[in-house]
Amino acid sequence: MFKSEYLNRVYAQVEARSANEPEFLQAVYEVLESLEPVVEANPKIEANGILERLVEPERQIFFRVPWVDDNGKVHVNRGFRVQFNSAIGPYKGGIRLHPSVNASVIKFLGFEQIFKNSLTSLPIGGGKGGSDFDPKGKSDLEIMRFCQSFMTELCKHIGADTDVPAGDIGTGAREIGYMYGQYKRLRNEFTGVLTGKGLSYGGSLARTEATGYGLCYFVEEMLKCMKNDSFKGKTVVISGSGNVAIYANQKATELGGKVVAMSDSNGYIVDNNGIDLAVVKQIKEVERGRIKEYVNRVKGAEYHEGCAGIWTVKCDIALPCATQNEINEESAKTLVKNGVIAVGEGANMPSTPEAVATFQNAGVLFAPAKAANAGGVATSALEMSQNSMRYSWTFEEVDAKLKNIMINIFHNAYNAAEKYGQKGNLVAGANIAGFEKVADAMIAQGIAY
Ligand code: NDP
Ligand code: 2IT
Repeated sequence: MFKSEYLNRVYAQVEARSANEPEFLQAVYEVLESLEPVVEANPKIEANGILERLVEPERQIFFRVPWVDDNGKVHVNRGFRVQFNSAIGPYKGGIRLHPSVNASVIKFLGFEQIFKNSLTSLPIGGGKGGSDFDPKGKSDLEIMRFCQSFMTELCKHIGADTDVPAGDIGTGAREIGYMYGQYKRLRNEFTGVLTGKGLSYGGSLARTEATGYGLCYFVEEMLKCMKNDSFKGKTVVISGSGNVAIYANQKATELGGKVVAMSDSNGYIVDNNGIDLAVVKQIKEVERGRIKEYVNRVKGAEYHEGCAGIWTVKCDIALPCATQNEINEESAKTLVKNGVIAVGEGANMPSTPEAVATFQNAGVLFAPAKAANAGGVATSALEMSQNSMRYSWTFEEVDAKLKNIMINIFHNAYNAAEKYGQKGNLVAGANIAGFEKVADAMIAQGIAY
C-alpha cells in the first residue's frame, strides 16, 4: 500500500470498481506509486480530485459486432472503445484485435495511453479500442466484413477532432484500410479519423516503422546518457515478429546490434548469425505465416516451442515487442544472470511488476513502454497534422521529427525522475512527466458541477 492516505483511497475505489480487471489494476498501481512524491509536493492534485478523475474513463463504449463468415455462418464479437482522457487533445490510441481482448485489457491500454501521449509533447488525449475477434486464419473477405461491421458502430463515436483510432495487435494496414473505407461511406467525409492509413489515401511515411525505430532511438539515447554505450556490437533479443518487432530489428541492426532471436505466440527462433529480416518479413508480412517457417529457409537456425523461452537466450539488450506480462520474474532473473545491460519495452506493459523490480534492483537500464514505444503514436499525431494541412512530409522529415521526439522523451523522463529524488528510475520519470501536463490541463479546464 501507499504512504499517502489520498492514494490509498483512490486505489481502494479502483479496486472495488474493477475487482476483476487485473491488467487495469496493475497499470493503475504502478502509476500511483510513481506519483506519490508529486501528490505530496502539490496539494492542488488532491484538491481538484485529479487522481479520482484520471482513473475513471470519460466514456466507455461496448458494442456488438455481428459478421458473417465465408460459409454464411453468423458470428458475434464484442467491440470496445474506451475514451479515457481528453484533457490535452482528442482521444488517441490503437485498436487491438485478439481473442484475449476484454474490458481490463482495453482499460489498461487506454490508461497508459494518457501518459504516453502526453510524453510525445503533441496534443493527443488517451483512448484505446478493440475486439475479441481473432484475425488468425480468416480470409480477406472475412476480415473486411468484420472491420466494416466494427466501424458501423464505432463511427458514431469517433471523428478527426474527437477520437482517432489506429493500429495495434492484429490491426495493420489492411484492417485500417477496410475501417477507413467504411467510415468514409457512412459519414461521407474524407478526414484524418484513423492513422496508420495507406500512403495512397493519407497515411504518413514512416508510420509503419515508427514504433520499432522510436524504441531503438530511445534505447540508444538511454545507453549513451546513462552508460556511455550504444547498440554497436551488442547481441539483441526481440520478442514478437509483428509490426513493432520487425522495425525494431531493422533499426537495432542499422545501429550496429546483432538480433539473434525473435518469436510469435507459438515459439521462438534463434539464429546466431543474426536474423535475416527479409525472410521474417516475407513470412510474417506477406504470407501471414508462423515464425517456425524461418528454420526451413535459413541454414543453422533453430526453432523452439513456447514463446517464454526466448528470454533464456543470452543477450546484452532485450526488447520485448509482443504483449503484456510476457516477462515474469523468472524470465527477468534469467536475463540478469545472462548479463543483460538494457531492456526496452516495445510492447505495452510487457514486464510484470516483479520483473521490473528485478531489472531495476540489478542496475539494468530499463526503458518503460509509455516512454519507449511512444514513437508509434507520436508519428500518428504527425499523420494527423499532415492530414489537417492536406500535405505530406518526406520519410526523412518524419523520421527526423520522430528521433527528436524520442530523445526529448528520454530527457524529460530522466529529468522528472531526478527532480523527485529518483535519479535513473525511468518508470517513475515517465509517469511523472506524462502526468504533469495532463494534470495542469485538467485543473485549468475545471470540473463540471
Ligand atoms: P502485431 O499484431 O503486428 O504483432 C504482434 C506480435 O506479438 C506477433 O508476433 C504475435 O504473435 C505476438 N503476440 C501477440 N499476442 C501474443 C500473446 N498473447 N502471446 C505471445 N505473443 C503474442 O502487433 P504490434 O507489433 O503492432 O504490437 C506488439 C506490441 O506493441 C503490443 O503490445 C502493442 O500494444 C504494442 N505497440 C504497438 C504499436 C504500434 O504502432 N503498432 C505502438 C506502441 C505499442 P502471433 O502472430 O502468434 O499472434
Ligand atoms: O499502443 C500504442 O501506442 C499504439 N498502438 C499506437 C496508437 C496510435 O494511435 O498510433
